[in-house]
Amino acid sequence: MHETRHSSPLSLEDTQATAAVIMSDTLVASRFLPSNDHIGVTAVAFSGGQGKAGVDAGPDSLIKAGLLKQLKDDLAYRIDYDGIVNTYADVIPESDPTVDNMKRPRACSAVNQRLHEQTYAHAKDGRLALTLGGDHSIAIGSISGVARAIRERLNKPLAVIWVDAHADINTFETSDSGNVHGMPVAFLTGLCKHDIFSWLKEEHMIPSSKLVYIGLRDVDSGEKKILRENKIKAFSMHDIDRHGIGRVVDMALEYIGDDIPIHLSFDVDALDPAHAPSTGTPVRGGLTLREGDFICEAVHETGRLVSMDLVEVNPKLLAKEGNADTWEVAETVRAGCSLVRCALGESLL
Ligand SMILES: [Mn+2]
Repeated sequence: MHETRHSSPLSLEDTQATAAVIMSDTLVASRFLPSNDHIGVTAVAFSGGQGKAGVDAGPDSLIKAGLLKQLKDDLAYRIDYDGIVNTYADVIPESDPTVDNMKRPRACSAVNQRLHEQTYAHAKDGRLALTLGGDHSIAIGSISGVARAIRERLNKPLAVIWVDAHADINTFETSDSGNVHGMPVAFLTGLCKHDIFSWLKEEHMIPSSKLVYIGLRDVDSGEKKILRENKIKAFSMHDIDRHGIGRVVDMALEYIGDDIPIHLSFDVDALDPAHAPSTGTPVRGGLTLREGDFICEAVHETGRLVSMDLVEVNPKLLAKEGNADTWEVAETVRAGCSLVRCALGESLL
């Protein structure tokens, strides 16, 4: 596989004049970033955290659908993007046998270690770090890099809102599949440690008391035990049915507390398969598109968002042979773009 380089990484001169006007009008002032209009994008074409090919094409499909152009033209962001869809081919080993039930552990570790440095660099310089995946294993690198920068800059922990059908908090001991995309939260909270991930330090981690889930509906029994024993806050689809999405998001934000930066890790499989069918592990009974967008809008409104992942868009699933243009793929990509725009300040009025 080769690195993909998009032509003309976004020149900004043409919108700079309007940017100043639009910025002060529509984007919420950032509490923890030096400016509210500067994004650092990392595109991560990695699928090794699970077994289905094609999720590595996620970032390319989002960018080709115009996501970064929309952020620049419609929301007036300055975008720092090197134009590279990273495959990290240079750090992926040829041989990567299963270790302690973890599949492709060395690739997962090496890719995340590199990504950690990339999001760290964005966050250290005050940019909102936007990471486009890729499978959800990449949250190990994306979140730990931002958490490290936030600790250094502000001496605060990073809170994480994890929007997902799954809890992704298996350890390599509890996982049935051995897929690392089901384990990132366990690594990020330090509930799971392994020599292969020895680069992941204590100061890169997330306190489990600053983690909140929204949208859960397919949680393994081992994971339920972990959530209970560690008193981790989780709002399942049942809670959303009972209270409504507005109240659930309010409760999630109240739980985190007011004075803490937020990372939003959005797995597109949190949405119902009616809205996001082209994803590796779809589960029925999920969020509507509006509920997903609402979570993102509400997090933006806090002014506390410092970073975001959008993961598990797989444009090769449910695609026709040689043609990605099925409604399933188009809807999934469109939903992914919408979620990111909403988290970055797009509003209905
Ligand atoms: Mn996930």
